[in-house]
Amino acid sequence: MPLKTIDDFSIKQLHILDENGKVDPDLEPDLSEDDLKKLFQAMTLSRMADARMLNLQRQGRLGTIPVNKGQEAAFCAPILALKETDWFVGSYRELGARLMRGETLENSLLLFNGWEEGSVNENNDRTLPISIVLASQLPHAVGLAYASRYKEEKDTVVLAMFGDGATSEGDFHEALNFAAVLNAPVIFLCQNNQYAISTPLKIQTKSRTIAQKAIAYGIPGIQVDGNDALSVYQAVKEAVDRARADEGPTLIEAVTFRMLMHTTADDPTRYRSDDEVTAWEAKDPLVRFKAYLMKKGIWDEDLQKQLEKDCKAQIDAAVQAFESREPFAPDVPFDHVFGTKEDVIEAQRARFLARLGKEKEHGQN
Ligand SMILES: Cc1ncc(C[n+]2csc(CCOP(=O)(O)OP(=O)(O)O)c2C)c(N)n1
Repeated sequence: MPLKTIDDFSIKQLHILDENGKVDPDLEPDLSEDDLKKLFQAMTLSRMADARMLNLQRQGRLGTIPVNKGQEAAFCAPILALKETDWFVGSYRELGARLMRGETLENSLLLFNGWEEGSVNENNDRTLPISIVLASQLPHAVGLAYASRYKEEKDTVVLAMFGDGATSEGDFHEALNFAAVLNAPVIFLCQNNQYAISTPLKIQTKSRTIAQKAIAYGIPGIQVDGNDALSVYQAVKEAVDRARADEGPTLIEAVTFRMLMHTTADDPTRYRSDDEVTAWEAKDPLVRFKAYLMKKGIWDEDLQKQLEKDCKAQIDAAVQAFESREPFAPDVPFDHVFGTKEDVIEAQRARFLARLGKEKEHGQN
């Protein structure tokens, strides 16, 4: 018996804006001038806030942070396709997305200095806090999506974000499978920034793309230029529309690059070359988006100067508010281990305070 082909699969790749900001007119999304400016402003604020946070960390004024430079299109553009009533379930490398969802920069700063209060988004309770445990947020995203239909919220969708390294976790595969079989309205957006700390993509997976992993679960998958805000927006918008229409989940792979270190505790020169980084500099998402706006005649250098001034003022105010807080008592982290008081944690708190007392007695503190 001859071998039969029972199905054919292919994966599409979307590019709308080239590296010089030239748009493919056939694919240009239908976005208003206001939305385009809003997106560029969000990407710029994210870039400038990230740079300031890195400086603060280097000066000993902020804890360890995951820097985001280079990934702004991949994480900001999807938010434009969401409504406030949709859910956002992220990981930790999407500062601009969180700011677009209403998180204050002061809270982001607080969180990275150990204040648990910083993880609360007072302006949008459908934005989940940062998830450090890779891919653990993805089954939650599916649960929220399934629950929204169960509760007959017909319009709600869930956007989940994660990195390329997270796709090696069981939670990623379980989430995709559950989402597919439950037809849950969830969009999985992988920010493929080429590295999981020092692990390059080629030893993370044998798959040619991350998008093709969708095929195994029977859902649509697409790869997009993750440094092109228009491509990212368009792919997410189409996936959101399908999800709202009860046509189920989508996996989107946004191909991008982490321009700096994994976190401030990492030295990327140990595992990647300067040439690799330089090649990605030419693909900078902000440079090409600004060129696109200028070509459209809706942006100029005066607006750029004003934007940078406004972002700086906003960042200065957030840093000032953050630094004017009195430090919290050293045992406060014990309050946040569980929502309730637990004997085992209280015993640890007592031991910690006793030890701190002894250190003080001996002038070590
Ligand atoms: C379950 C789990 N295993 C290991 C880690 C340690 N860890 C933190 S970040 C990271 C790399 C993640 O890479 P990726 O998913 O590509 O996201 P990126 O940091 O590049 O944004 C690892 C292994 C973790 N946080 N969670």
